[in-house]
Amino acid sequence: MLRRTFVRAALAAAVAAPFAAHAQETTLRMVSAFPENSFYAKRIEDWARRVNEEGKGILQINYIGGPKAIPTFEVGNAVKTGVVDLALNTGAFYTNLFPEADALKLTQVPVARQRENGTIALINEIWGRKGNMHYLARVVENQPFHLYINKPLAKPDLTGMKIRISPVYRDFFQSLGATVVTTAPGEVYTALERGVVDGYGWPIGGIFDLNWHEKTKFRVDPGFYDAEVSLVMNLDRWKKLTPAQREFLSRQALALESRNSIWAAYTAEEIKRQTAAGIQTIKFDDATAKMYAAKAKETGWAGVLKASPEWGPKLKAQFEKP
Ligand code: 173
Repeated sequence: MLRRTFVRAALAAAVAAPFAAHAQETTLRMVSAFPENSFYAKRIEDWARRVNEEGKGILQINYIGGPKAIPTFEVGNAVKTGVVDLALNTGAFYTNLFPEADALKLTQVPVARQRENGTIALINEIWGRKGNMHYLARVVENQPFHLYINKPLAKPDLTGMKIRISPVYRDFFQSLGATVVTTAPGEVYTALERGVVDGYGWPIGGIFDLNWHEKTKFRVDPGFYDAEVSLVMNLDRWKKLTPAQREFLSRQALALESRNSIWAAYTAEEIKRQTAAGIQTIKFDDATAKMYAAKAKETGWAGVLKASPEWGPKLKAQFEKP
């Protein structure tokens, strides 16, 4: 009797042994809401490669691709429902899930500080409840948005102009009189080429990635808000990871976030590159520039507060903390 139990246990161990190492390794499917050849997407592709080198036996990332795999505005839902596990995305692309998603453009302190002062905890609470997402890391910051335009502009008045937007810019550009048209980044070039739009909103960096510089005459200064691009994960999948896998993935995501100091240098390079490409700067006088920046902030917050009476005030109080 005893012997039989022993034999059975030994057999079970022998069968299980070759699988033991594998049982601890899991593979996450990842997509990017930004185009495949954008600087943002290339950065996470490089990141995934490093994760895979260091994560043998723990965790691997299968980078599926960009909007060719899942269209930009559908990536949020794909993460929420678990069609993919992990995505590089910005809240403006998944306001269809919950309107608070677009509020992160309004943060004012570095993400490192947001981790200490409770902001990331609040974001995780909202993202978890409303989007079934775990907010892993903000991987772009220090990238203000700008208006790029092909007609000269004496003052901040966009009456009669058609501007490509994402939800980021809607309230602000409409308050300046613009007619707006929402497109994914992948459709901006064609819209410019066909003259469907007179301009577009985009951060200070990245307009060369898809050759928009060929169709851009002016950049309007100053910039406004701060572009948010983050790694988000399906919450159920996150909870199912082992503690070791969660610790490993968090550490890797935070390592990428901690390299956000690159963005300031990127801004300087991109400004130089725009100038060299013949893109002229439209600068308002000091008082008008101040009014322009204030209007961006005002309309941005008004939009968030109106869309989310529940979380808007909490986000605002939190974002105003030093
Ligand atoms: O499409 C956009 O202009 C947009 O919303 C965005 C957000 C973050 C980074 C770059 C673009």
